[in-house]
Amino acid sequence: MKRVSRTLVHMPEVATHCPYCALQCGMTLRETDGKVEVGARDFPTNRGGLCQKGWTSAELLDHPDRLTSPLIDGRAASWDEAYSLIIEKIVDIQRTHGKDAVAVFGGGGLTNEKAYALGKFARVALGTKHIDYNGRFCMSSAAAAGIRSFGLDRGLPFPMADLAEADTLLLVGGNVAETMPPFARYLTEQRERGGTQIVIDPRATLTARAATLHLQPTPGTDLALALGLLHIVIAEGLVDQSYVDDRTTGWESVRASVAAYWPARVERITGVSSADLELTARALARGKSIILTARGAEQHSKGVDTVTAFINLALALGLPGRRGSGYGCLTGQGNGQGGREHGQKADQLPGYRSIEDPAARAHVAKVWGVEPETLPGKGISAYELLDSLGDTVKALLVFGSNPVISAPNAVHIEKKLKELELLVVCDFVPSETASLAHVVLPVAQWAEEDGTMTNLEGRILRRRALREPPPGIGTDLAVMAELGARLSQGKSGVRFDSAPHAVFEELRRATAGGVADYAGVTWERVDAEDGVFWPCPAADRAGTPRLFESSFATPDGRARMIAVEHRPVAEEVDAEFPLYLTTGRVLSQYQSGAQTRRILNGSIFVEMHPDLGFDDGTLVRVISRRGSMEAPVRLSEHIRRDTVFAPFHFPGMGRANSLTGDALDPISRMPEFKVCAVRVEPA
Ligand SMILES: Nc1nc2c(c(=O)[nH]1)N[C@H]1C(S)=C(S)[C@@H](COP(=O)(O)OP(=O)(O)OC[C@H]3O[C@@H](n4cnc5c(=O)[nH]c(N)nc54)[C@H](O)[C@@H]3O)O[C@H]1N2
Ligand SMILES: Nc1nc2c(c(=O)[nH]1)N[C@H]1C(S)=C(S)[C@@H](COP(=O)(O)OP(=O)(O)OC[C@H]3O[C@@H](n4cnc5c(=O)[nH]c(N)nc54)[C@H](O)[C@@H]3O)O[C@H]1N2
Ligand code: SF4
Ligand SMILES: [Mo]
Repeated sequence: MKRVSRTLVHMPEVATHCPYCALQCGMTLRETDGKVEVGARDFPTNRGGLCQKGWTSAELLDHPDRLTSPLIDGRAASWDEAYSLIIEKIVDIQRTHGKDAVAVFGGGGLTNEKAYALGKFARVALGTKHIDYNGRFCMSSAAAAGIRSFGLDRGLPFPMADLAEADTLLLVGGNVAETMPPFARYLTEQRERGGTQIVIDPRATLTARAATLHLQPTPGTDLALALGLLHIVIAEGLVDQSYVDDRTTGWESVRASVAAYWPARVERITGVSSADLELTARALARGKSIILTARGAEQHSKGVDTVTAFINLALALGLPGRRGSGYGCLTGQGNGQGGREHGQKADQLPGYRSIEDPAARAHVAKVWGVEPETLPGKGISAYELLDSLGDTVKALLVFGSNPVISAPNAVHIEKKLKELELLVVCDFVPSETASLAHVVLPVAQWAEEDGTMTNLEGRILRRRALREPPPGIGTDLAVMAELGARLSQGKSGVRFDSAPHAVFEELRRATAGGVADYAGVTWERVDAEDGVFWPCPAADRAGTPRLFESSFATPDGRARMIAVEHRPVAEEVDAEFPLYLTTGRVLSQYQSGAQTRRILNGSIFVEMHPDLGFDDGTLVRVISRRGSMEAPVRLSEHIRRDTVFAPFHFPGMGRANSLTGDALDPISRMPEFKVCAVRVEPA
């Protein structure tokens, strides 16, 4: 059933993966009478399951909203006209304001090939330091913490099957029942084996209600909670001292740093009872345990330190590197993992290399056919980049993101996007961001392209084309290749391929010797082996499903324990804005909703506790210092009385990001999506 299709040929049926989240569920696509049908395929991550987003994903292929030709200021134009205009503007802007006046914004949904090509396009064709992507809004805190503690960031450092082997699973700020439904198969198996599940979430979500124990903290207090758990582990003599001595550094300072987080104090900060904290600490120390964090713990102005505190806890218990044990974070977007390895982040080069490391620059420059000195330095993070539009940055090219809906402080960011001299958006539907663009370029969807994706386990998978894109529609790679060729005229030795397989072969060379080493991965191997786990440095070497078994990726091979302190949220509640707003997802919608709002039903709501005094269904206005939104009330006993929740998938008056703020984590530059202060009024 699996086929390698290097050139786009018409296939009656292909084995591929869902276009949406990082679970990358296996699916088959079949075309009958011009209509594409989705089938569930048994793959290790989904075990034959799909969620409703996966089942309905093909409906966007022939959707009437699909973009069918380039648009210039909203009117149909030829590709040549669109390319000429883009080049003319870029050349003019760069001549007047310098190379860095043009910026690129990428996405974690792009294939590895596209993410790689985009990083190269920015640094070589545009010569700009300004490239960042929506993964900054997603994985950046866990990634930064993983690199700081383990020397390496791979979401799950073990295969998903290990989850079912854990005696205790602690899930911090994740609602997998809605965000990755087939994941629940592993949770069910773990429970059936007698395992304990503990969920930390200010809401009693479907996931939390299925757990053995639910801790319901005030939003933004997970850091204190983690420090409190370690305090109890130490006080009760549950530390795995020989593991700490043999495999870590920094223990003494971490131990001292949690001394002040005794249970009664942590109960005061978090609202979680001392008894539940003790139950949790003891459960984690009992046998094999896995601690997982997701966006609820990470999308905070202290996301990196929060993850670090949970990693310290895992290390003190001797978990990482042992089968059925460890720490992992749940990557979100389809290629959230690969998308952060190949150079679309402001400070990175392919292979998860640092753009500030002279050896990395020399290696990658050689593959790209340029001199290392010509590569720009590191740029600024996604929010800071969007915030600089119209000031230092005059042109922006967007591939695979819809920041009008998904960026924090969105009223302000929408205004900044409108200040651009040139906004180019590649998309397949007229997203809210595309609607603001001077030039829109229509591109192929997942079922119309080949490539690779790297899932939440670090497993490299094949995306396979079922059919050609409709007439008049290009591909992201072809856009980058054409613009790259036009911009690089006269630079000998520089190539921009539009064929995904050729790009992947170049990516292998560029990543060779890096942290995320794909040198030994071929499309043929990926087909034959149900995916290959990186690092995989040579074609005759196996991939690496389990990391850290004998050493960590630090210079001395030991994990670093780093002392961190709890701190308050960026915007505390007060008399004027007395409630916490937290934001997240619902099952039927994906991200900014640009794709799923066109296919699935779903409408905006604000979830709140009945004690707040509003009737179910009444229209309310939720107001923060930055903006407001309107939505009907959804009453729920499952949410804290001091907290309201809104999904972020909706536009216009339903846009939750009109409320969120611009506070960033000092290390990862992750925005504080998960908490800000609001008040609620009848609309
Ligand atoms: N249906 C659907 N599935 C998706 C996506 C989607 O848009 N829709 N997107 C994908 C992507 S990119 C991602 S990143 C993942 C995200 O997957 P998740 O992290 O599971 O999703 P969220 O809903 O953002 O947040 C999870 C939970 O965090 C809780 N939370 C809020 N504030 C706090 C806090 O301060 N502390 C704690 N402990 N919890 C808190 C929320 O109540 C929520 O239930 O989902 C992926 N899957
Ligand atoms: N308040 C709040 N805001 C959040 C979050 C939150 O929890 N709360 N979560 C954040 C997180 S974790 C994330 S990941 C972001 C996501 O936010 P966005 O980046 O806006 O996510 P998407 O809706 O996936 O945007 C993808 C856009 O690109 C298009 N697209 C999809 N695939 C491709 C492709 O291959 N090529 C091209 N050219 N276009 C493509 C889609 O049609 C869509 O318009 O939102 C963040 N914003
Ligand atoms: S869980 Fe994720 S990958 Fe699986 S079908 Fe749903 S959206 Fe697609
Ligand atoms: Mo995400």
